[in-house]
Amino acid sequence: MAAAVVAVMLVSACGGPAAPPEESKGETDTGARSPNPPAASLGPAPAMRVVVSGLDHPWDLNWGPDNFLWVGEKEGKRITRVNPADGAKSVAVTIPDVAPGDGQQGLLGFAFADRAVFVAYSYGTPPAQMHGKIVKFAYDKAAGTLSNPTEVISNLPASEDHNSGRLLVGPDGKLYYSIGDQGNNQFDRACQPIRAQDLPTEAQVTAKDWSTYVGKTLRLNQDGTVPPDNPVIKGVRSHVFTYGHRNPQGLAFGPGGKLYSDEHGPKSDDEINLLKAGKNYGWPFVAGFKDSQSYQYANWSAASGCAGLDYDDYEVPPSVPRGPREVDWSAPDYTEPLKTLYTVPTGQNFQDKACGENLDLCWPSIAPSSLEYSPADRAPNPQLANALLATSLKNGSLYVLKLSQNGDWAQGDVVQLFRTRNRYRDVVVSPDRTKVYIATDSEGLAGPGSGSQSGALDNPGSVLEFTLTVPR
Ligand SMILES: [Ca+2]
Ligand SMILES: [Ca+2]
Ligand SMILES: [Ca+2]
Repeated sequence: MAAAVVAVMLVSACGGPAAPPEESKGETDTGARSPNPPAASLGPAPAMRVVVSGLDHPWDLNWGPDNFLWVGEKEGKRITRVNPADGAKSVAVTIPDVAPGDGQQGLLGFAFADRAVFVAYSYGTPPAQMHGKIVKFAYDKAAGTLSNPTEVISNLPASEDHNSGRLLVGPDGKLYYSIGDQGNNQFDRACQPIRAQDLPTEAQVTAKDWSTYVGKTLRLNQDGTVPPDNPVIKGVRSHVFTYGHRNPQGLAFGPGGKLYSDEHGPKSDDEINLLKAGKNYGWPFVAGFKDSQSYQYANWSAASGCAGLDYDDYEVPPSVPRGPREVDWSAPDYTEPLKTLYTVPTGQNFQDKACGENLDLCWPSIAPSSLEYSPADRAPNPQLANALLATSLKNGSLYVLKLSQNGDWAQGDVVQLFRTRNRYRDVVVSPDRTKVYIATDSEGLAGPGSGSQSGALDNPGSVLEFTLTVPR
């Protein structure tokens, strides 16, 4: 692709009610009409280059051991190698049994291991006959291809909404995989309960019944078995590593092997979490911090006559039971997020008519779609040293959150980078730290925070390259 150099805005998102929200149905959330003043930029805007376009719903972007970019195409059902220098493409593998459809199912996360690549995808017929699996492929580096699929685990929960699906191989050699709450208790699935707090029984683990693995992050051996050092939660050891999640689409390892995630909040309160074995991250009783601001659990699925109710995202009828206020709910292993995007006071207007038809585009959330870690070593800029990078669907931006040296805390507020009129899906930093690559959605709505409310996207289904200078 030609090297189109485009001016890029650098905007710093200051604290306070800021940008837009997250993900409601699907992931069309976004943008905020950001009251974020353009402050603390990283200096001159870096050049942007379109590396490749015409990808079919890119979802996971990784740097391969062959120094090519590898892109998983969610609806294209294939993993494609892209030469970062000239955008030349070759298909590493096509997986025909990936489930069809334009929901959140499809070919999801993939991760490199020693001479192998693990791939997560949905299979079967959506919505009712669809499940998730993880498959191991042999990697032929010389040929640039994947072959000989071996099933690691199957029959995992899968949904067209809040499906998550990030997959990593940890520094400990274990697989880490995120599964969302399936979009239950809202919209078309309003009468299906959220089971993010449910945990498997011993009998379910023995029977390989993974139905409670929704709203969880999992930790698996590479052969799909339960690692003997997984946490025992409420008396049972299973693949469950953490629970109480809504839609964790980002996973990243940081300093000292610490694991972080980001996840979509209900209208506000997207979260960045430090994941610790056996901990409970609160959903659906808590969104963001346990502060009873702007959110209280409404359990539509428990309403008598639920099927006869018209689901409403804003008005909850009296027949729908309300959960405890956040501050009145407690659980021994509950863990607060490191950071929210964004927490707003009760009384926030989530129905700003100036936003047009799609009010969610103006909610105070960013719709975080992935997470990457940028180490301190050879960081291209001090802002990117020991920091988490989160892509935003709604705002077409990369959000940078500095970590404390030990990685236990977030430092200061986020900085918002590389804003374009696109939906950002995944990010990777080149091994030499001079380039940031971002995969964009093929379609979908973007918010006013990306310069678009119409859904018009400048670079659909592309990989964008941003050049940064490494200080000498
Ligand atoms: Ca990735
Ligand atoms: Ca939480
Ligand atoms: Ca809260």
